[in-house]
Amino acid sequence: MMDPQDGIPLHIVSPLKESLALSKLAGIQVLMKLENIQPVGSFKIRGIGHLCQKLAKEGFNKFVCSSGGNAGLAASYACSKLGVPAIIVVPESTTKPIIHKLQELGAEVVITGKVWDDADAYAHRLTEEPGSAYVSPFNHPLVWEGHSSLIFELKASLGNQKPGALVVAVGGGGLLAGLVEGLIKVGWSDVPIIAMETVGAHCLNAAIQAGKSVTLPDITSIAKCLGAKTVCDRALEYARKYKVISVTVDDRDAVQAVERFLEDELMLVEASCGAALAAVYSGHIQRLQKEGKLEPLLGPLIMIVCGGSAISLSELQKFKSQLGML
Ligand code: PLV
Repeated sequence: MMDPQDGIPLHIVSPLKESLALSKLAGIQVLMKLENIQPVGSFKIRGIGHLCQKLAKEGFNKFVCSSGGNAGLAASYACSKLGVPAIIVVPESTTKPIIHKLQELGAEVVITGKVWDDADAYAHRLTEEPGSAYVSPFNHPLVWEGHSSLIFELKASLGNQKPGALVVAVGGGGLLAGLVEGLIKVGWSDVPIIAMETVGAHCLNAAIQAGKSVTLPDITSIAKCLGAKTVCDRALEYARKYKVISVTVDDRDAVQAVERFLEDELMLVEASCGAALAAVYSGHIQRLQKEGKLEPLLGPLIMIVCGGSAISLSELQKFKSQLGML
């Protein structure tokens, strides 16, 4: 049997698949990087899996991860493969099905605080014991390194064809930072990234507007997995230095994108992912091009379908009713 501690990745090489529906809407070829089919349903396993493997190798024997949901699922999955106990600290907004999934993966779940930032503060306190390791959902160089594997896969699939642009959802900015690092490593650092957030979880957008790191007063968006009040410094630094275009959408756009994606591609993703999909469904790609903020794309638009497990058909109905969309 393969030993995950030897460094065999815990994530899979995800498919890159054309979406005819999204291509038609965007007016250019859209390729979906299907991270929603990763183990435990999101891209998070790339970075979190990588970090957990390294920490286990260093001899840590208890892992504490704060999470809005998906990072916790990735950490629980990684810990179950590595044979180490996991404590996942989640905010009170976390749904029962997610808590159940975490427990099914063998994790001890602690529910505390209104938003992820509160849960995170508690997770830090739990790691004061010797042998315990703190697993950040987005703010660690090994998490970024793990996420950058997505770009190597793109390079292997596309060869010499450069992507026209990438579309990505931003929470704490770990995925964004990892993608930028991957782009730099493969010589694609001039590829623009469209960084999508929902209003009420828009910590990157607020920081870019303010020209400095900003802490949002509260998380009011339903996309709780984008709900970090402050974006990590590395993501902000890269957003300033590289071609990152920040776009916000409201919750209704994100939910509508989830529903339309389900109809078009028969895949159900969470609202955090809907924020990215709304770049096409709400016409932002064409708008950015018209406004001259995005150059005409010479290669395909890569939609990172980040996935997410905090969704079900009944949850989708609940969001629609909360947002007056029924
Ligand atoms: N979710 C983190 C942070 O939450 C978590 O703990 O699960 N898309 C999905 C489906 C996600 O779950 C997340 C992050 C993101 C996008 C954004 O990734 P990030 O945080 O690396 O920018 C508070």
